[in-house]
Formats: sequence, structure tokens, C-alpha cells
Amino acid sequence: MGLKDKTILVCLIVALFSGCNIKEEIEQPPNVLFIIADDLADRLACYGDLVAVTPNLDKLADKGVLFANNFCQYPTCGPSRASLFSGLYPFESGYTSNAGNTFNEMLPGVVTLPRLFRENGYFTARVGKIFHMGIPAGIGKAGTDDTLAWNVAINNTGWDAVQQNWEKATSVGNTAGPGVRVRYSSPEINDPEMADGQGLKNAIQLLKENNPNKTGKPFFLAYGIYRPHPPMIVPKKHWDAIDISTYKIPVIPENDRDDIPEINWHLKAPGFNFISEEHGRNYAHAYYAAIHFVDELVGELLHELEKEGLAENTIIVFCGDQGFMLGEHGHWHKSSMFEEACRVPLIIFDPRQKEKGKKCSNLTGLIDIYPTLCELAGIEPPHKLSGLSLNPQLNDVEILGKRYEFTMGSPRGYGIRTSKYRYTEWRKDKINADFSMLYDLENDANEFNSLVENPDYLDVISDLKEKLDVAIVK
Ligand SMILES: [Ca+2]
Ligand SMILES: [Ca+2]
Repeated sequence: MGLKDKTILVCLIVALFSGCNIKEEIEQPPNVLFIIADDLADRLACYGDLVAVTPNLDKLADKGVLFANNFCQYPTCGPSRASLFSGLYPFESGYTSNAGNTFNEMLPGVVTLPRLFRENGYFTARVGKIFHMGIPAGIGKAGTDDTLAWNVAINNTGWDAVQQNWEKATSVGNTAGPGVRVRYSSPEINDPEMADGQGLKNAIQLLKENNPNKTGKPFFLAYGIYRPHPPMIVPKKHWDAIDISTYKIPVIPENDRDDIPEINWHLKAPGFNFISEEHGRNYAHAYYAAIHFVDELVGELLHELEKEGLAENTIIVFCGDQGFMLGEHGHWHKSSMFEEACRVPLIIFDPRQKEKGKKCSNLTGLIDIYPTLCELAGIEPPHKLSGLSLNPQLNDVEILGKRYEFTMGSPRGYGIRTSKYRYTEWRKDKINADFSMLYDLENDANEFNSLVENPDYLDVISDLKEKLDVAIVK
């Protein structure tokens, strides 16, 4: 029996004995509006970023809870999303690559988050990139979608997905594909012509047509925004909204890479590393312009939610799928096992929560979204979920959660993050490591000095290694 059936049954019984109006007594299950922006690091004004212009996301953070130390479970699109929607760590599910078939073919025993809501009486809809698809070539296609998850799935596309358009963008380096290359432009086109602008139109239409006040059915609407994933093509109006003079390209010590295992650079194409200052500044400009674009799209969708009278009964989740490096360690991409690639924004708003506009500094992960939404909607998890519900923190941000969080990295990297350390091992098999890094984030926030060779940290390493063993080998 689904949640709604249970609710109706309870109300029928109540109505039978009290003679009350059944219609009024039926409690509407909360709707879920889930928004994810591709490759969005926590470089937002509400996260303290000084370049970002994100008034709409700041406003969302002002009414919800912002998770200030939130991490993806894999700093690459496909495995990160697979972990989020399966509720399992990549080392548990084995889903560690962007390649593959549909989600339900790859992990047939796993019920994904949206599929669970669908099976519990929700109308579920996807617009854009929720499960993995390559950008830009996969825009307009279903990619590795969970085909069992949705009542409606829309593969929105637009101007920026047309090859002859994105090919005109400035490109640095020439050894990798278009979506994994430093490539940017700011054409004079309007937001609605962009693939994400089309997606906004689709999402608004879905909201209007499936307003539970009309249909009687709650919705789970997922809007996956393609930006700021490269190619970083952003309408000029957003480029003009950013003052990039405040962005400082990170200064790197000359010997920085000496203690970084080479395996931590999964992409060694010249286009990603040590690009010229001019290209770096422009690329950072395009990235922040893309974030401004994302912010406006979110703002418009939330405005529509209010106009439809749904703001008081809709849970909003906003997040990225992994971070992005803008010159840290000389790198201009993602997928490394450094803070900038592993940190992601997460803002949750539940109209019923007690905390408003607070920041929670606990260590959290995208993996916590699944159990959180189950608890908030009163839906029983379908199988083991490895995250922790954040519902307690939505009501009191001081409640302590996890003491550490895991991020697995490409290829065969296993990372653990505590409030003080980031430790990563690259394991030849499930037990034996051949490369590792340890950073003391309290004293070395830029992760310049790996401490793995320092005998003073043997105990720290042994403790972190054991925690990894418990998680991975068990
Ligand atoms: Ca991504
Ligand atoms: Ca270093």
C-alpha cells in the first residue's frame, strides 16, 4: 500500500468516526522539486564565494538549510548521479564509470529515488540531465536514464547543443572531446533558445499541468540543468553580469605537483593544465556566467511554483553533481580528488522544517538526499540506503551527523574526508594501495603539502585507512 493509500485509509477511518469532511482531512503528501546543475561547485554567493552572483539561490538558502560541507561520492557525472539516485556508495554498487546502458539495466536490483516515488503514487517527471548523458553530444537524448523512474521524461535541447554552434566557441587544447575541454563563448542569444531555457519551459509546463490541486496526485519533478558543464556557452547577458576582476587565479607553489600522484590527473590533456592566464580568466568568467544563468533558471522555476500555489507543500532540493577546478593545482577541469572537485552545493527547503536560513556545517554527501526525501515524504526505503537522513538538521542544524564522508575517485581512488583531513588511496585491489595523499585542511586548506610521508601522521593514516577498509572491504 502506497503512502497516499495509507493516508486515505486513515482519513476514511477518522471520517467514519468523526463525521468530518474527508476531502479536508486528507493530508496532501509533499511534492518534490529536485534541481541539479551539472558540474556546479559550491561557488555560490550563499557559500561565501565573492565572484558569484546568485540572488535566487541565496534566497532559497535564506528560507531553507544550506549544507556547507557537502560532498559528491564520485567527482564525475555518471557515478556521482548513480550514487545519489541509488543511495549507495560507488564502491558498494560498482557503478564507477560514465559509460553504460540505462541505469535499470546496469543495476537491475536497485530502485532509484524517483522510481520509488513513482511506485508510491507520485507523478514523476524528468527534464534534462538527471541520470548521466554526455554533454554536449548527449543533449536531447535519454543517456543512461532509469527508464522505470518517470511518467514523463523530456530530452530538452537547444542552440548550444548544435555542433556548428558550439564548435565556434573558443577552444584550448585539442586532445579530448568537446565536453571535456576548456571551451567557452558568450553568444548574443536569448535564454529560451538555450537547451536549459527550453528545459525551463518544459518544467514550468509540467508544473502547471500536474498541479496536485488539479490532479490530486503529488509530483516529483526533476529538472537537470546542463550548465555549467563545458562547453561553457552562456548567453552574453550572464557574461556581462559577472565582474571577473575579483577572481584571483590560484597561485601555486612551484613544487606543488611533486607530491601529487600522477594517477590523480585522470585527464592529462594539455588543454586542462596550466592554461594561459588570459584563457584561465575567460574560462572562470564563463563558469561564473553559467552559474548566473543557472541561478536565473532556478529563480524563474521557483517563481512559477509560488504562482501555482505550491510553495507551501513542495520540498525543494538543489545541488550539483560534482565540483570544478578553476586553476587550483594548475587544473581547469574536474574528477580529481581535491576539495574543489569533491565539494558540491546542497540546499534543502521543506516548508515544515524549523530551521530557516541556517547553515549546517556537518559533513554530508549527495548520498544523504535519498534517505532524507524518504523520511520527509513518509516513504519506506526499498532497500539498504547508505546515507543518513538530514531531516534532523532541517530542524536543528547543530545536531551532529557523520564524522566522515567518502568520495571515490577515478580511477580506483578511495577518499575519506573528516572535519580536519582529506585522505585518498588508490588501491590496486580492494585492500592494497599503491598511491596515496593526506592533507591537513585546518592548516593547509589549499592541499599543497601531502603528509603521507610524514612519520608524525602514521596514526592518523592508520585510522583513516581502517575506516576505508571497513567501508570498502566489509
Ligand atoms: Ca557533472
Ligand atoms: Ca603539493
